[in-house]
Amino acid sequence: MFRKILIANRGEIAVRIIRACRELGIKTVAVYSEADADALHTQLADEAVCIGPANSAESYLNMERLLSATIVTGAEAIHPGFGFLSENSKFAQMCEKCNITFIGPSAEIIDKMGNKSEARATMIKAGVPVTPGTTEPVYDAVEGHKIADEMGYPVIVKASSGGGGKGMRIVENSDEFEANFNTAQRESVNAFGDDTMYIEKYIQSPRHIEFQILADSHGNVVHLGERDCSIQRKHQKMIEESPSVAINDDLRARMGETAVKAAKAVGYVSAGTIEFLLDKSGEFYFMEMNTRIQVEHPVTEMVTGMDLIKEQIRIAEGLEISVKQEDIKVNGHAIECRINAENPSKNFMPCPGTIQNLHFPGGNGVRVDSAIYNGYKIPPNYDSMICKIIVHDKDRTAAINKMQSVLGELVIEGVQTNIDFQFDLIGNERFRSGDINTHFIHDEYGL
Ligand code: MV4
Repeated sequence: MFRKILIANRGEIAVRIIRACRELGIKTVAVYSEADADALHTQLADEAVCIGPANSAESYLNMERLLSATIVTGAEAIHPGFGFLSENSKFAQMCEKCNITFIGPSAEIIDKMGNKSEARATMIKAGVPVTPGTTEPVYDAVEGHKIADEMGYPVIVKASSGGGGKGMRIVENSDEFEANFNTAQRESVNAFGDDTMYIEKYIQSPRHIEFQILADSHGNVVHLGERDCSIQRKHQKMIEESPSVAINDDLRARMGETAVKAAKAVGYVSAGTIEFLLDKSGEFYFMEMNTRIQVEHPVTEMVTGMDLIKEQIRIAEGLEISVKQEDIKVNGHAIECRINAENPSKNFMPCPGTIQNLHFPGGNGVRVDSAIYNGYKIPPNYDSMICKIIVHDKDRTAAINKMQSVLGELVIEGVQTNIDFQFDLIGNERFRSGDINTHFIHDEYGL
């Protein structure tokens, strides 16, 4: 069993991991940049090591400094959280070489799933449904054009190294193919140094449904139901919920089994997420696998009563998942709203500054995951998400009503936030009716 874990992250997820470790009796080491000397994660951990300047490249992304801090403090494992080095196979490999446990899957699996066209090919081979499209990488616009003409339009061109919408273009007709392909490919070369592309049939107005899975080193793989993450703006999720209104028990069972099959196909170990697109006719398609704990994991924790970070740690220790599939039940409904320090009326521009007056809501079925406090100065160097509000109630309507009450009570002054925008979304009649898809914010708000 681990005695000490280093958390290679900051903000609310670092605090979340520190709390899980403390409950398990495991000592914690925080790492912090010079901008984070007063951060909550720096204060809450048993030990804290400064690993460099504010700039992430020289601190939270600096592998040598993170490994040095781990060795110096005698920690046996590193939890990478999400973002930063959480899906960096080189870091996972360096941990292994230093005899430090990376709390996540192996470098090989991170690579296999990080390459989206390879992941697609792996899933096809495993009998997992994927969107109709190419099975081999495409490098050339003229070659891609022929394939797209045969597939029929609209198509979507995606970068193999992409994710989160970068290096991606929808193509409506044959005339526009090559220009769009070239733009997407150039974007991919600039962002990822990779010109490998693939082409899929474009699914109109899909829902984004993802399944949480857990896999241990003994061959046990379970799923913990789904999250509907369709409410997003420019590939940034804003509201996530579990379960999805679009899924009945039969479809849930089939998609869940498919998610388990996908994880087994790659010999996955740790917590992970299988992302699907669900079209209007109820067909679902594998999109990507995320090999990290995700921002929205709390909604799954609220409906299943499980602690995903503790399970990740157990699995990394070589233990079995604490429950069997038949013991996992989804109870009631949970919703998460991401609160960002940003200005919705200025194109959601990040808005760092000092928290002047803070009031967090509470009550039955209310969870606040955050790392801000009164007088805390939000540095400009990192992600603008400062807080996650999660509610749990008996059904979707009750959860929505609770979120409305809770967002009305939340006070964060000193910086601009998206609280009012989230309040509006939660009150939106179309959202309340469950009529949501990935274009919802664009269609309803023109954003
Ligand atoms: C798609 C799609 C429709 N058809 N693929 C967006 C991010 C990247 N992970 C894949 N994405 C999409 N892939 C096919 N074949 C629509 C999207 C998409 C999307 C997916 C999930 C959540 C929000 C989205 C917003 C716009 C487009």
